[in-house]
Amino acid sequence: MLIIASELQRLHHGSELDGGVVIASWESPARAAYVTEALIASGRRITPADPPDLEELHLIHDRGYLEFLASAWDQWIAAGHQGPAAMGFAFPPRSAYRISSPHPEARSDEAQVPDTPRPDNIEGLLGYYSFAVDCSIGEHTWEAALGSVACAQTAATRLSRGERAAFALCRPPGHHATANQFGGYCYLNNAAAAAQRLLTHGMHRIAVIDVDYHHGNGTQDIFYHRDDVLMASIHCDPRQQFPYFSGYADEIGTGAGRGWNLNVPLPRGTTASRWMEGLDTILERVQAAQVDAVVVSLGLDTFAHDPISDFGLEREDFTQMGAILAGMECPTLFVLEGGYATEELGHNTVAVLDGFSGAAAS
Ligand code: Q9C
Ligand code: ZN
Repeated sequence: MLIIASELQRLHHGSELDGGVVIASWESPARAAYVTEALIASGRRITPADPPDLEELHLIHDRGYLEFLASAWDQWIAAGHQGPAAMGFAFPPRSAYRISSPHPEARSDEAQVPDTPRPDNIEGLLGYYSFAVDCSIGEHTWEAALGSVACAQTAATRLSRGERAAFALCRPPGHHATANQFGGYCYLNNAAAAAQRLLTHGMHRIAVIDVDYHHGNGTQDIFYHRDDVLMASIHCDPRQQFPYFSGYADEIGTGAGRGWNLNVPLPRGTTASRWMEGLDTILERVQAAQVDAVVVSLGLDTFAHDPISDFGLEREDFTQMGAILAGMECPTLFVLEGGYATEELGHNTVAVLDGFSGAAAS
């Protein structure tokens, strides 16, 4: 299987608020090192990514958002900060949304809810362009995010030229990044960029199958109104877990995209057999959609020993997952997302790819 990676990704290490304390993020550069090491030990070769195509990113991300990400660190320094990590802290108040209120008459109609005001300084903009304080911008975050998305774009190009399967070693991850907000360790949506590249190169319909423990809210957001990308995600129930505000079963898409978004939320503590049933539900929908290619948002934080998650998948379940995905007999692009049992991450990745390649060959 073709493997694409970039050295640039190692430059980023974010900070996150964890239990009231700012710590070095669980999403660390060592993740890429462990995955690289295990891939090489398994006999695979790594192909470097081509440079990213920034123009193409405008099809999935807001222009102002991309300009913000590219300039945020310089703005942070220019504002006199020395701190290692630029983070948002103030977010649009919920009066902007339709929720239950003790004073419903004081709330404007949906049509009248105004655009969120855009602050004119970096402290405010960090909150405008993010949705969580588990994610920060450092000196090299933009470079690393570009290196990461370049892997997804390069792998997609190769898939569109006839490759049966590819793995994009993407970090920082991407599936929480919306059209205009970073969060959940994600800045640029790598899986969405891969799907978009496949469409740009002539494919008509793509499925994103998101198997990360957390809901891929960013990918859902980007494609929610579109019918050329089916977004299907299996994840921990957002009522119980990050990202909390999307990933519910009744989110099915809107407009032309109605019916092209599928969420399969599962309770905390879900074990492999129940999880595999959920995957079946997703595969049935994907088969019916007759897609030209599948992008797998491959989060490995469903692992039983993940330090921040609580599903119960073991190594052999990852092998089975790979084999099941190969059974769709469709060009498949794996994009790395989460997975925080860092020393095990490489072995778990190889387990999926071995399962896939073993089944695809037979
Ligand atoms: N410090 C991905 O798996 N983190 N992102 C909050 C509290 C939320 C996970 C933890 C988890 C984000 C790509
Ligand atoms: Zn995750």
